[in-house]
Amino acid sequence: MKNHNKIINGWFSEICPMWPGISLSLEIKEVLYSKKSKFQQIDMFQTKNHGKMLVLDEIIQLTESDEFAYQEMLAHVPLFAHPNPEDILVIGGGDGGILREAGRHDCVKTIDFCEIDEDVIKVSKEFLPDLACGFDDPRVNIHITDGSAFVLKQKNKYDVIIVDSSDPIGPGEALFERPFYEGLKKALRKNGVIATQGESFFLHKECVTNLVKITKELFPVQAYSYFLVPTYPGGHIGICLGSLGPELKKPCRGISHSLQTQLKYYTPEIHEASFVMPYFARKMFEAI
Ligand code: SPM
Repeated sequence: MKNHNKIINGWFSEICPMWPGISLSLEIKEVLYSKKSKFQQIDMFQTKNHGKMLVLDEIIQLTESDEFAYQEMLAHVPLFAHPNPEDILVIGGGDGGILREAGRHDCVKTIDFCEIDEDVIKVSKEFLPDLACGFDDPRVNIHITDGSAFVLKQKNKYDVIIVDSSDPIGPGEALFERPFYEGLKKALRKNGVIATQGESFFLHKECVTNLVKITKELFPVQAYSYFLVPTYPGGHIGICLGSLGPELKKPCRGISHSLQTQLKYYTPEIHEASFVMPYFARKMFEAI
């Protein structure tokens, strides 16, 4: 195996000040790609047991073994909460996984996609074809630019906006701040819905509380969903949602048998269940 300063005795350990004192390690078979882009360090590893793994600035973005849980929930929860999503915006997620999932909805007519780092797209196209197939969809228009600046120029344009950000350290930082959420709200049409990567209520209470506070203040309907992803810290992650009309906690459209059988995690029952909070988290959100 090629030398890599983050692999010790064949293991990669994800160490981050955002989740101090806890770390997930994966056994690595091969370093497939390792280079610094204009924005961040990009690594692609072949793991021993979890398929390929995309790592940005030393933080795991996905593994092939469980990426479906994250992409399906972040895409289908907001898209099924909307009665007829036609024009959508996806910010971040240069791997293409959210585009793959959004494209499964026949009612979607256009997908604007905004990614700051073109190299993440290139590397994903080379090593993650099962995710990057999302870019083959003719409804996708790619914008290589900063999502937080892009959204400020859009008014009354989208039915659903999905933000597949990395963590609020590095290029993703602005995507966790109030001006960005104000921009998301203005970019929505009547009855629009937003869904943003919402971190963990176990590990990042301050960050999650802040996201929930911002969305509660800006949107008439707000909710937080969470679900399992074994290769994220704590084995789970959340989505922060805001809506200008539709209720969020129940799908408002049925799922066809043909779409359901293409999925591995999302079901209408999981949609509803993902909003049921443990008691401490419920109290934490109610207090905001
Ligand atoms: N399409 C996949 C891109 C992944 N975007 C989210 C990555 C989050 C990584 N850190 C998780 C920390 C959870 N608290």
